[in-house]
Amino acid sequence: MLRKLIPAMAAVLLAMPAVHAQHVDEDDVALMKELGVKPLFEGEEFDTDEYREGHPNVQPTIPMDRDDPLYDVWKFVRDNLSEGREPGPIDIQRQPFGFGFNGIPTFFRLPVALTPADLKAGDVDVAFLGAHTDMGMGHRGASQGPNALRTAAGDYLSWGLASMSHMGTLVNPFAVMTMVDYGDAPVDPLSTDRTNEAVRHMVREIAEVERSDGSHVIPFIIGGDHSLAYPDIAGVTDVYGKGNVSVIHFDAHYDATMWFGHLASHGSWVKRLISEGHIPGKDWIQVGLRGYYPDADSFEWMREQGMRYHPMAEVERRGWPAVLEDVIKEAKEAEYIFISWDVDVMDPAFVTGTGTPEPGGLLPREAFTIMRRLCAESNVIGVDIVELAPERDQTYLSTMNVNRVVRECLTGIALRKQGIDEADYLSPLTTDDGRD
Ligand SMILES: [Mn+2]
Repeated sequence: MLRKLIPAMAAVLLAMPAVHAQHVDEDDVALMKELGVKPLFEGEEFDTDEYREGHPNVQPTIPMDRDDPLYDVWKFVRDNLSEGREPGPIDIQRQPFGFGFNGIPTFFRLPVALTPADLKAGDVDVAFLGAHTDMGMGHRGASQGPNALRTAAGDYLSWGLASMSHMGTLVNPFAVMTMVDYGDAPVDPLSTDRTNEAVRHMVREIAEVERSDGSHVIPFIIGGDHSLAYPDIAGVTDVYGKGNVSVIHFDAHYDATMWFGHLASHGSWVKRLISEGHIPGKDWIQVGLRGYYPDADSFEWMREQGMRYHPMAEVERRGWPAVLEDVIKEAKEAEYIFISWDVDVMDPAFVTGTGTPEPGGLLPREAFTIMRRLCAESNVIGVDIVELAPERDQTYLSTMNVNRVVRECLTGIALRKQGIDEADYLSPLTTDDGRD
């Protein structure tokens, strides 16, 4: 079938070959082989359908045209990613160091990895994954987040000859750890639900890879809207087991509402993960809630689930240092921690580039410290950073602050790797000038 279409659609098909499985014939298989593409996943069992059974209203009202030759085009990936080379991280930069304004943009100018074999061969600690989702919030912007961060690497010099230590700790995560840019997850830009499965597949693919010390590669997902947290967290519980991972959820909003009946959005993923049993409510810790949502009923629901929460009202009453210590203590009790960081947890004075800003949030010093400490003092096995919408900020301010949030976490993971997991570690050299 595909071959017959080629005269008319050669360019499109060569760039984006796709056909739904039920229409693939032998000719098509041969052609796909020639082109070196394969569907990202086929026939995998996800919880989605089971969850839907109780919610008949979520069936799509507008059916999709499965005969469209471009149906599913977005989820095909090249099948020759390791052809003609040894597995391992690939340095794609011409120069051994660089600035934010030159070079080929990758997260922090890191080498690229394309396959699990690359992660394994490189004994990679952290793999960044871009996920350019936008539909989960109902209006656009967060899909620009990953590449904004890629090009913002040069807020500071980045890697190789020019990487620098985090000043407070004097630890350089780029020297201590092997990190890579794992590229982007496929996204269907018109469907959160379909995208979820592809992202989950990719996150699991990263988290499954075992390192030489017995730990697993840490997926570090850069979004994208917050609907991503469902596949991000389901992807790690696929590896670590349902009920074995605790989530620290930084956000102005509690994200457990089925808005307009949608079960897949940037505001419903918490409820879905708890309902499906990925994360028991008691293993949920929310930080930074404020504004006008959740309401009383929602707080009641959170209590029923056994969730722990630290809204900004508590910060006002007890002060940030006390709340910070409680969050760290709760995180340390967990065997595995996933951090889901909505950038709107920070005050819009510092991160205005986000879809649903809410005044009264964390200050940079508070955000940087808690992120570094959590990543050093608890066993973080996955992180996502979501809702950075750089086009809503005509300056570099939002991306700069979010870049720093990521770097603080990397510093924490590097500290832990070096065996430094004591409370609030800072180098004596940088915190004390040596005079009495
Ligand atoms: Mn939010």
